[in-house]
Amino acid sequence: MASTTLRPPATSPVTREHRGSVLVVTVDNAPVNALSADVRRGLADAIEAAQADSAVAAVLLVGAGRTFIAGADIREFGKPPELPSLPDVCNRIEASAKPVVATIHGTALGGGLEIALAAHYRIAVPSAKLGLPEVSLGLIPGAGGTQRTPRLVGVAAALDLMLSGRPVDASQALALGLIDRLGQSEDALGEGLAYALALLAEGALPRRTRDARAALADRDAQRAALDAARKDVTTKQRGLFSPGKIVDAVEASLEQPFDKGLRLERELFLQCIDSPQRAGLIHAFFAEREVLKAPETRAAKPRAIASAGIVGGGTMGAGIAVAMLDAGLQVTMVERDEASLERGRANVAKVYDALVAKGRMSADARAQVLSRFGGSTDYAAFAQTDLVVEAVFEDMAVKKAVFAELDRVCKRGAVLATNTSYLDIDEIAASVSRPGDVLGLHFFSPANIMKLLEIVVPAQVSADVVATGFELAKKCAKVPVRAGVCDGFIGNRILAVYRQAADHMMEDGASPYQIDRALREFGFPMGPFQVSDLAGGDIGWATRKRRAATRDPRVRYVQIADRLCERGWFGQKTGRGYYLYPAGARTGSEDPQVLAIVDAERRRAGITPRSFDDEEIVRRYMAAMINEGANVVHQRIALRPLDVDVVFLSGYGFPRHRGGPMKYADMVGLPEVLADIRKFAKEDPLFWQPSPLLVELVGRGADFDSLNKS
Ligand code: 3H9
Repeated sequence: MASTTLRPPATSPVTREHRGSVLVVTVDNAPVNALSADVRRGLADAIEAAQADSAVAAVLLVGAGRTFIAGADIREFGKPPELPSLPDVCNRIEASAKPVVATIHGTALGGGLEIALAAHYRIAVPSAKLGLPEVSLGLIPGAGGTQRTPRLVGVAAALDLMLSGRPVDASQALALGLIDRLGQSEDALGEGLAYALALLAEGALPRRTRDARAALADRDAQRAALDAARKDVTTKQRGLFSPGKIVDAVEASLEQPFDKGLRLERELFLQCIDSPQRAGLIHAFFAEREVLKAPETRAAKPRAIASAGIVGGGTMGAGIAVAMLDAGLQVTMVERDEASLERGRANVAKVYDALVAKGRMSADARAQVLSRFGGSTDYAAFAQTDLVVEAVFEDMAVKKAVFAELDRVCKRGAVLATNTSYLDIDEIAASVSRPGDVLGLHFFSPANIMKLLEIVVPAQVSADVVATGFELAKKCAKVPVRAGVCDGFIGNRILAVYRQAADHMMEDGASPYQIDRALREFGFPMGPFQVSDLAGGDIGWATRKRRAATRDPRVRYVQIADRLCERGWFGQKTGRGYYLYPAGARTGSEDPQVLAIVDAERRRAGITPRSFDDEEIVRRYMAAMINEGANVVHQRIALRPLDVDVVFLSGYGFPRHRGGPMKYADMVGLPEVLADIRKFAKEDPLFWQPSPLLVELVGRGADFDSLNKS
């Protein structure tokens, strides 16, 4: 077959090559072939060239490198639009007088899938994935996806793709009718060419998705699917902007002519682009990728890890063991005696038993995973282990004793990690002969579920050990965030402050139930008092008692939590805390006795309660969070504001569509946040000290995001 390559213009990321009568149009825009303005221009030019070229009988669209096309170029959103627009490019593809075939490998996501849907025929290699994930960016498919997808697969399947954002694999896509053919091999170009030639041999003509009818034929079924989705969206996706718009746009595919549907889609897409939720969600997308780029991950290569050790088989240790097992590692647990080891083993097995019971894992798979898990009461079992995490009682002497053992038995080059939540890791590191190997790996409970992993970097640690922490996070599918050493690192240090703000409001007149409600309305899955009840009040109580002697007497101290703990009301596990949990209920009910205790404490403290509205509750809570977040950045505990955002998004239930506390602050406006703090400081200047970083940024008219770019 004759082959000539044209590359117009010289730097275009879209190339054209004649393969016989097929014009192969390749998108080559690493890493994911996002549809930047240049790509859009290149595609439009290629389609135009194909029409004019009598040697071309069909066009084949293919992606270079690891993927077809991952969607619109997200970095362009919010910038002045450049022509041609993506909807226009899709329309031009669809209008081609010569058949256009898309051959898909890797992922066809968002605008990438929309390009394929605008093509006349689609083939995918077996490992390909296809999806419309715009909803996770606060968007709707905006290049015809809301109109073409239902015409191919029906309303129910189309809405499922768009509202879940989950991709389907190639065989599901074939079953749905999203593609026409499943390739036999992974060679997208070869499969695509063969398909295009077969189509030409059959005399196939352009077959436009806009004209497809069959999938929408049963109108009653389509209507019912639409109504069900609308109901779902109003209840389950409450507070989110784009899901409702998706339903509106898909409704148009059912009720309106194609071009009218496209116009509505465009209008709704632009509304989403302008929404703060889009800004928050796209910030979250990039922030989660930026956190991976710590100085140490750029400077050093991780050490190899095939095996991991865990000291301690309690809830935390067992959760970490499961996370490591799920990552495919060989895992050894060490406990102080047989009984504790047995308990640790049972804690690990329990997780897999539950999966088997729910039908989410086969008994065989469970046995296979557990065959990689061993235990011992002797530290010598760690002699050949690549990385050990201790998860024992939070006490410096106990931790140092564990590290002395690790120092004694572990091979040279092993990473020695502590899961401490607040102890001084520099002190732990200084107690061993190899401080360069000591790192903090702060998992969150339940450690096998929670995504966040704070990689805590003590002063003497070597860069490759830090890089190993990030590599481990990747293996365990965690979101790693680099944190400096301080009491509470990033997350718990900030939590301690806004939690106090919530206590202050409770003592000043807001009920814990109102506070929780206001914060749920804001978007948190739970309010702070529900979280206390879930975590168990006893842990915080023990810490408060330990610190009582060193507490600054000038600092306001709310005793309500202590009054509950003195009664043994530790939360869900004891059946009552701030809420009542009759007969093991997971959702609590309000407790008049708690309100009476709160009242009594207000009297004891000499406070005349006042009322708060929900907005003030949110403002104070957020101001406390943002201010301490700024301190954490200022002191380089977090590298950038976005690191604080990712900690809260992945570890503290911060609503993703608000982007994280620092992004939220930028969106509210830093001068407003600072003005709030200064106003609140009139009542309690010790608690509400504006962070120097916040003051500085406001002073020079900058925002937190400006620090993310450094
Ligand atoms: C859309 O299409 C709207 C249309 O309906 C309508 C328009 C009118 N743009 O994730 P990775 C970067 S909305 C720009 O680490 P992986 C990413 O930041 C879009 N950049 O790789 C990273 O950069 P860096 C709908 C993008 O292999 C690098 O590529 N599409 C984009 O783990 C590698 O990414 C989506 O929502 C983009 N679209 O995963 C898909 N995508 O190296 C979003 C990625 O500098 N993308 N980058 O940090 C993904 O889900 C994953 O990136 C993907 C690859 C699964 C493709």
